[in-house]
This record gives sequence, C-alpha cells and structure tokens, in this order.
Amino acid sequence: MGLDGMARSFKNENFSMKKAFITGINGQDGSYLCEHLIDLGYEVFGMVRRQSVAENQSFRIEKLNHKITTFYGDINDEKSIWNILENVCPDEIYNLAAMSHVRISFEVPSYTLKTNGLGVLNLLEAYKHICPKAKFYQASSSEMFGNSIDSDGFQRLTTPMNPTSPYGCAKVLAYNLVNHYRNAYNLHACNGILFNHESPRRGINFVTNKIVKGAVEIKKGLRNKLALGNLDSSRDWGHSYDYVRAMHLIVNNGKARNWIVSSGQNRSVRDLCEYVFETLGLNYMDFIIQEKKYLRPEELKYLKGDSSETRELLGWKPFYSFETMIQEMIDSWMKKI
Ligand code: F7E
Repeated sequence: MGLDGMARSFKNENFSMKKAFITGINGQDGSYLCEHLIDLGYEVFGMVRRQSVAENQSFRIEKLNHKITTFYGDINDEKSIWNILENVCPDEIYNLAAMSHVRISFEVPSYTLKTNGLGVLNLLEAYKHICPKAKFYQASSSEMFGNSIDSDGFQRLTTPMNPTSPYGCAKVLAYNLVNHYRNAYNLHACNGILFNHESPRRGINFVTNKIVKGAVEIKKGLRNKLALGNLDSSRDWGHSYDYVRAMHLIVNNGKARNWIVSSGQNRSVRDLCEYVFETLGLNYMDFIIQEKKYLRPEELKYLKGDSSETRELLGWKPFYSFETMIQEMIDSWMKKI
C-alpha cells in the first residue's frame, strides 16, 4: 500500500487517534514531520525551546498552530520533559531537538555534548519511566561516520564511526544510548541515520540554502560575491520531506532497529555551486570567494549512504531528486527576494 493509501486507511477505519510527541517541532524536519503526521491522522504534540525573539520559536509551524499542542521545554531541562510526557502519554516520540550546526559545534562543544548527548539521555530516562510502551525515534546523523568509507564508496550500518566534530561525537553518544536502552530495557527505540537533507525551510547558514539564496541575490543584482568555506567536501543530499516520511516508517516497523536514510548519490560543494549558478544562467567562478572563517578545524570530506535496506524492507522511496529539490529552493527564494 502506498503512503497515500496508508494515510487514508488510518482515517477511514476510524482508529482512535495516535499521539505523537516531537521535540524540535519548529525545525525544518519537525515542521515537515508535523504536517505528515497530521495528514496520517495523528494528534501531534511538540516541544518548543523558548527564544528571545518569539517569532523565531514557531515560525515554521505557524500555519499548524490550531491543529497541534505545543509546550515550552528543553531536552536539557529534565523536569520539563517529565512534565510533558506525563501530560501527553504519547504513542510515538520523535527526538529531533539538537544543536544542529556542525561548524558551530566547534565553538560550543560543551553545550553541543550536553544537548545532543546528555539531552537524549534525559529523554530516554523519562520515556523508560513514564511511557515505556511508546515507540521512540532518535535523529541520528551521517556525521557520526566521520571519514570512514567502505571500500565500495558507501557508508552503511556496519561502517565504523569515527566522528570529526563535537556534533558527531555527541550524536555517537546518543546513538549508543538508544541502542543500550533498547537492549537493556526492551524499549522500541530506533535510530534513523539520516544523511544531509534540505528544503526551502533549511536554515540559511547550511550550505545548500546559503548557496541558493546567495545565487538568487546575485541574479537579482543585490550582491556580487558569496563567501564559502571548503568547496571540495562531498555530501549526499536529499529532501527533508522525504526523510521525515522515513522516520514514521522506521518507528512503525515491527522490530525496533537502526536504519540508513540517504539518496545514494553525492556531489561536492563545488558541483552544487556550479549547478545552482548554472540553473540561474550564471558562472559560479565569477562570484564565489573562500573565507577562512567558514572552514572547520577538521572536515568530514565524503558522505554517500547505502539506504538499500530501508528501501527494500520499509518500502521507502524519495519523491524528490536532487534537481527537483534545488529547483524548489530556487523558486522559493525567487519569490521571497
Ligand atoms: O555543510 C561545506 C562544509 O553545514 C555541508 C547538518 O544537518 O548534515 C548537516 O551537516 C558541507 C561541509 O552541513 C560552507 O564544510 C562550505 O563540508 O550544510 P552543512 P553538514 O555539516 O554536512 C548532517 C548530516 C547533520 O546531521 C547536521 O545536523 O559544506 N561548506 N562552505 C559550508 N558549510 C556551511 N554551513 N557554510 C559554508 O559557507
């Protein structure tokens, strides 16, 4: 049964509404996941971290506000998590809260370890005590592999993890905690190891949206240079909407385990620049400059994920290609700017 069929059967057979709790609901992935779960007939609850500029804490889910329930909280604040889980008693928990920027993690390593590592421990403890029958999804990351590559040029579940950033180290800690809690306490806890995933909702300090926004501004005559860091690293880029669909399939697989979600193709940052500028009728070499401040103390050079098991066993398939994703991002900036 296709995804649309599945969504229909959830509604038509009149199941009592399943409850999903999403941390990081206002992020790129949180907002797409929220929409997807509402479409599937879920009652959605989310945790939002207080920010000084109120608009920033919920702008991606503004349209959905009347359909969901949000709580202030923080995965670093154990009490807030315990209160929310006691209140909601969810059937599914999706932990998407994180300090998600790899380069910034070098500047705030301790905060990154606390949030992306110990924060997950806080959530697992609350889950184990309050709602152990729930299913748990952890947003694990291809950044955990660091520069390990199998001989065929892919990363997969068996590839050694040698992280090259505080972000990657924290994600490995969380990954291991999820595995340990699954084994020790018989919890339905899963890791989805997601490779890079983008969309028009991506933060503008991540390389795809930074390049697309910059190129559109250049096209419109608003600037004439775009400063980047390393152009030679390669990434496996997919679309966030496709990847949140995988999250739901992962959590709902009969057996809790870990999965890889990736496009299986990679490109260098330079190729990405060339493609985006060319699509806009420009030559990237006329506009891109390199600045030291965007380089990382240690760079992860190459990512390409083998998601064949996820496709075969979960029936997951991306709707977007690299080209349709970039076009959507270009169209969005063309309209906005
Ligand atoms: O960098 C290079 C940079 O920041 C991609 C997060 O979602 O995916 C993401 O982490 C590449 C790197 O993503 C600039 O050095 C060059 O090689 O878009 P990014 P990321 O670090 O791969 C993983 C899977 C996650 O889990 C993370 O949460 O692009 N690059 N010049 C640049 N990157 C940025 N940000 N800015 C530049 O100016």
